[in-house]
Amino acid sequence: MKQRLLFLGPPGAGKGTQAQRLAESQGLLHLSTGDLLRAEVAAGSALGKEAEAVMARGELVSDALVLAIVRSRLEQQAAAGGGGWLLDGFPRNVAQADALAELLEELGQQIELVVLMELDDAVLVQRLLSRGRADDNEAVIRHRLEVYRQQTEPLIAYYRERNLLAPVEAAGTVEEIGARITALLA
Ligand code: B4P
Repeated sequence: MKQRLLFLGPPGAGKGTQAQRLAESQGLLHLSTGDLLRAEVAAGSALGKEAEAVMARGELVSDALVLAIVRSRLEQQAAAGGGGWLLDGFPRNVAQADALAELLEELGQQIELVVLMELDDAVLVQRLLSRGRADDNEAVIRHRLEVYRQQTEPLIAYYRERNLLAPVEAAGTVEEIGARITALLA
């Protein structure tokens, strides 16, 4: 079973929903950069203060900040004896992907699969509007989709060239999509 995974896809595709489910059932470390940043915002830390306005605009938080968060978590896990992990919402641009590759080389680890969750824009917008998080109003959602197309979508070719990409249809029930993903991990 593959156990070092990335979840890639547009905002609202259900990365967080599926990642949490899979991490629980397979005993993987679930690292959601979105959740970790929101926790910093809620705690009112210096890092959270820096991230808050950027997230509210639907833009990407600085690479250095996100990388520091991911590095510390993966280093901690490796020091504690290693294990599987699932990175959800990271990397989000080519610079982050290159930095992740360097970090994993240092740790002697490799990505085993990149799950690409694919869904139509109309459904994405609808899902996010019904979620209603602070950054889920229509104008910000449209901007997040644009940021995704410009900065994150190039990662599809990046990971396809490395023979790691596994596209998944992200329409359907949570259970149906979960079964499609599990089938890719064998
Ligand atoms: P994220 O927290 O990563 O959130 P997301 O992409 O908007 O949502 P996701 O795809 O995880 O959807 P979810 O499962 O929640 O990013 C938020 C912000 O954080 C970014 O805009 C950025 O500012 C910052 N950030 C995060 N990572 C960063 C990085 N690496 N670099 C820089 N900045 C970063 O699902 C969405 C909704 O759909 C939910 O309400 C869910 O219940 C529903 N849903 C899920 N599956 C469904 C299904 N099958 N059917 C119906 N509804 C479904």
